[in-house]
Order: sequence, then C-alpha cells, then structure tokens
Amino acid sequence: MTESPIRYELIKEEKNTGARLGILHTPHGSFETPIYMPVGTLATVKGLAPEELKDMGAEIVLSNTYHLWLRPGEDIVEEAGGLHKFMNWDRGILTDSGGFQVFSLSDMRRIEEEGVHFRNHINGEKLFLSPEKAIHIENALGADIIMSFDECPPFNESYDYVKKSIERTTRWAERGLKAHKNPSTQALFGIMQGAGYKDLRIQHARDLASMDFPGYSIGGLSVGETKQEMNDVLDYLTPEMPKHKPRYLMGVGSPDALIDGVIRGVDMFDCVLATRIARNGTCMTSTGRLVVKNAQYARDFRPIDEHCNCYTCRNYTRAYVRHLIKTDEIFGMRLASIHNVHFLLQLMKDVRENIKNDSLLEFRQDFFERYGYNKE
Ligand code: PRF
Ligand code: ZN
Repeated sequence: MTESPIRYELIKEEKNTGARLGILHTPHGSFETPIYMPVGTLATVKGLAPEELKDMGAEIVLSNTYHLWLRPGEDIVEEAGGLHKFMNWDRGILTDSGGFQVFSLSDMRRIEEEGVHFRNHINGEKLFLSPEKAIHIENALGADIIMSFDECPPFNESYDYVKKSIERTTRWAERGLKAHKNPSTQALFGIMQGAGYKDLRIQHARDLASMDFPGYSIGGLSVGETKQEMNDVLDYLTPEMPKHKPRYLMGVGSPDALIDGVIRGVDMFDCVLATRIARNGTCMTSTGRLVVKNAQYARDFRPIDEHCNCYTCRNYTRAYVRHLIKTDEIFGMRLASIHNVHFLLQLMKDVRENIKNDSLLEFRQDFFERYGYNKE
C-alpha cells in the first residue's frame, strides 16, 4: 500500500449541527476546511492572477481535465512541468475527470461499458474518453487531488437507469484506481452518484467507501433539482461517508448551498457561479445579489459591499465598476470577480469561525435573513 499524498485531520464537529472543522494536508500546503475552491477551468481563474488569489486567501483551485485535454493538450502541460508550474500556482490544485463536462458540453454522446464516445464541443471532432484515459490525462496534469471518471445522470432519470449507471461508475472507479500511476503524489477521489434515490445513493456510497479512496466526492447534485431535494440527499448520504476522509460536493457554490452543505457535513466545494456572474455584472453582497450593471448605480459612489474588505471594495465604487462593465472593459470584470471570489472565501472563513464557536445555526439564520433567502 502506498501512503496517501493527502491527510484529513478532523479537528471538531459543531455542537448543534455536526458541521466539520478539519485540516487538509496536501503536497502543496495545508488548509482548514470547510473550503471553497475557485474554478480555473482552463488553468486560470478567469481574469485573476495567482498573486491576487493568494491575497484573497484561496488555498486550492479546481481545473478541468476535459478542457485541458482539448486545449492545449495534457502533453504540453506535462512538458511545462505540470499544471502548478504551467499556471504559476504553488498551492493546491484539484482536477475534475471530464465525465461531467462530456455530459454537459458535448451534443452527441454514446455511453458504453468501455467509456464515452462524443464530439468535441469546439470543432465537432469525434472523441473517446474512458476511465483509464481520464486518469492518464490527470496524471500528466499533476494536480494534488484528481477525480474518478463517472457518469452524472440527470436527477429525474429512471430508477433502473440510475441503478445500472452507478454500478458502471463503480467499475469505472475500479479501473481508474488500477490505471492511476501516481498514488503517492496525487490523491484519487471516488465520486458518489445515485440521483435522488435513497437506496441507490447509500449503495453507491458503501460500494465506493469499501474501495478505500483517500477522499470522496458527491456528484449528481445541483443539476436542476430543488434545494430541498439536494439537502435531503445530503442528509442521508453524508452519514454513510467515511468520517476521517474529506468530502467534496461537486459544482455547488451558491452562498446558501455552501452553508447548508457544511451543516450536513461537507468539507469542500467548487462553483463557477461567483466568477461567471461577476463577468456579467452581478455581485454577491452581505445583503444579497447586487446587479451593479443596473442604472440605479450610475451615481452610486459607495463600494459594492460596505462590509467587504476586498481590493475592489477598498478602492472602487459601484458607479465605476458599473461603468466598466457597461463598456465591456476587462478591468470591470476583474474587479467584480475579485469581489465575488473574496466574498465566498470570506463566507467560508466566517463559517469555520462559527463552527469553532458552536454558533453555526445562528450564523445561518442571520446570513439567510440579510441575504434575502428567507423571502423565497
Ligand atoms: N461529476 C463530476 N464532476 C461534476 C459533477 C459530477 O456529478 C457535478 C455535479 N454537480 C459537477 N461537477 N465528475
Ligand atoms: Zn468587495
């Protein structure tokens, strides 16, 4: 047995919710969890320099196997010395396996036992991805944490289909484990699926847990189901997950879902939401979403969020950011992205503080009220 490249230390469980405070040790640094990981799909968190991400306190970013495989090609990243060197980021990196991106980006696809046939979303070229191929690419990219190749069925897919799908995803996870060349430097996570079927979710969690991955991801959520449905799955799923390994909820990162995920025992999150809405002029603030593009901010010389301490809020006004976004200036997108990423990183810092103080439910109540979630 090779020793795992990562180690999860469970520091405490919050008194009222069981939310976990932990430390995740990786080959590129140790950090407290729960944590939010900004998304750098193409080996860049769009518009932000690594130094800026560090100043904001980002500890680990996510990147995508699928995208880097197509452009520039994993061989080029490997030749550069791996993803860390290529993008000049010396903290943690996690890569997703490409399974989900194939399902969400490509038009034509055919799933077989061997893998998935599909067409490149850029030029229509025929491609094939398998568990072995995905791990081979992830090995070349060299992230600290890598994902198994999985299928993410729609939440409303039939029971029979989802049952067959999770069984195949388990076989794919086994094949990925066998194909993994760097188990002492890259931690391979298993991905738990099962849509909204309780018995299938539990079966898949147990099957993967028995395979002793160094960490586990929760897939198949935030794919169109309601918040209630997502929370219900987490309620029965997380108690089945190994206690002393990190738990990562894939592609979930709205402020309410982060808090509700932590309350249900999740340790890691990623989401493009913060950077995507920023580029189009929407900011997350302590009093809810602020569409800074709107006309009402044309003469508003306050910062985006008066309670925010980010570079943008310390130096610029709503009127200025609005002007830049309205005129498609790159700097406007950058300023809004800096604010939004800072907002989620700060939110998770606050969440960790409130786990330490056993006050997470009060924090949730207060945050939801201010953000306007309770109005829904
Ligand atoms: N599987 C993988 N990546 C993902 C997901 C998944 O189910 C999701 C679902 N929210 C986001 N990213 N491999
Ligand atoms: Zn700010």
